[in-house]
Formats: sequence, C-alpha cells, structure tokens
Amino acid sequence: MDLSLYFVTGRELLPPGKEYLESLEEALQGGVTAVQIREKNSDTLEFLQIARQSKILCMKYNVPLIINDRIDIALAIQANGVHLGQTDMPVHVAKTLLPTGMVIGVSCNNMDHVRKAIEDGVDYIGIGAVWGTTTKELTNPIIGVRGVGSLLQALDGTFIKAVAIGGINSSTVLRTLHGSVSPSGHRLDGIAVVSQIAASATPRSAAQRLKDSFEAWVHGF
Ligand code: TZP
Ligand code: MG
Repeated sequence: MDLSLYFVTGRELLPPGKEYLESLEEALQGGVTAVQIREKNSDTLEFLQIARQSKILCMKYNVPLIINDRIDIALAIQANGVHLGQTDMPVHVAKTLLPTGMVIGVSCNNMDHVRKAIEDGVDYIGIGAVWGTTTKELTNPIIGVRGVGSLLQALDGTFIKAVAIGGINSSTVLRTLHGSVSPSGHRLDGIAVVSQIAASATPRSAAQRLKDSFEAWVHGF
C-alpha cells in the first residue's frame, strides 16, 4: 500500500462553502495515495454514510480507504483497513475480527508503542505528533523529527511501514522527511496530513504540493 501521501479526513475543518465530497475528490486528484476516514463527532449512521460515499470516490481513483477506530464500519463497507489508537480495540483482537488482507495501522508515540506494534504484526504505524497541531488535542508529548527517527530505527529488519503525523504542511514537510532519517538510514514511507488538505480551499493543489515535496525527497533533491 502506497502511504506516501496519506490524507486523514477532518470534516470539521472544511472551509466555508466547501462540501466534504468535493474536497475529498479534489484531494484525490491532487495525488493523495491513501485516505483515512476520521470521524470523531459523528454517530454510527453518519459515519457509515460518510464512509460509504468516501469509498465510492476512493475506488474511482484506485486509492485505499482506511477507517479510524471503527472495525464494524470498516467491515460494513469492506474498507481496505483500519487505523487503531492506543486505547482502541487491541490489534490481536482486531485480527480475530478482520478478514485476512485487511490492513491494520496503529498510532505510536513512543518506543513501547512501537515494540508492541512490531510484536502484534501491524502493517504500518503512524508516528506522532511530530510537530505541534491544533487538529487534535494531544495527550502524548510532541516527539520532533529526531524522535521520529529513533522510532523508525526500531523498525529496522521489519516490513512495517511508517508515516509521520502532526503539523505537517508545505513548510514543514521537507524538514520532517529529511530530519527523521534514523542513524541507521531508516526513512519514512510517507506523511499523514489532516488540516493542510482538509482545511484548504484548494485541496487539489495542497495535496499536489505535498506530493511534489515527497517525490523530490525520494528522488534525492
Ligand atoms: N494524531 C496525531 S497528530 C494528529 C493525529 C490525528 C492530527 C494531525 O493533524 P494536522 O492538521 O495534520 O496537524
Ligand atoms: Mg482511535
């Protein structure tokens, strides 16, 4: 799964006059490679409807769709995966509920989280918050790019992918990518972004700019 530009939705951040599905489609056109539906304030029915509609769009652009927190909704819409926080359903339980092939990602803020994720055999981890953010009330410390690097190093020898999240925007993206390379040379597989895309009046160009930065970094510029 290509996690290089991982868009995590934030419907509450939409600028005035922008519809959610319009914004999501523009983000997909801008080159988002994976989408996570994150609905913190919706009831089950609303979450399900949003997830269904989002899936249709993601399929149109051949982009995988991940559901935050809700295994039941992921199953109901046959999503490509789930993203679990440290206080959500434990991975070993999730694995008994999900069909094989469904991706499991976990949020990690420290080395204990990463060790557990490796033990549990997750597919990817989201490391953060790397920078400060106003999108989520942080209960864990901000870890900075060097912090991300040391967690990345713990993934050496595994096939677990990693993205960084938290405060990544057009001015922090390159510092995030360059600064987080571990002493052993382990690199991020991608960046996860909420507000830079979700709050934009022009999500297509917001996504495109982030994608260009990622590509430039991958190709060594
Ligand atoms: N987890 C850690 S930081 C964060 C989440 C969901 C929010 C990131 O949002 P933004 O707007 O990209 O800083
Ligand atoms: Mg959660």
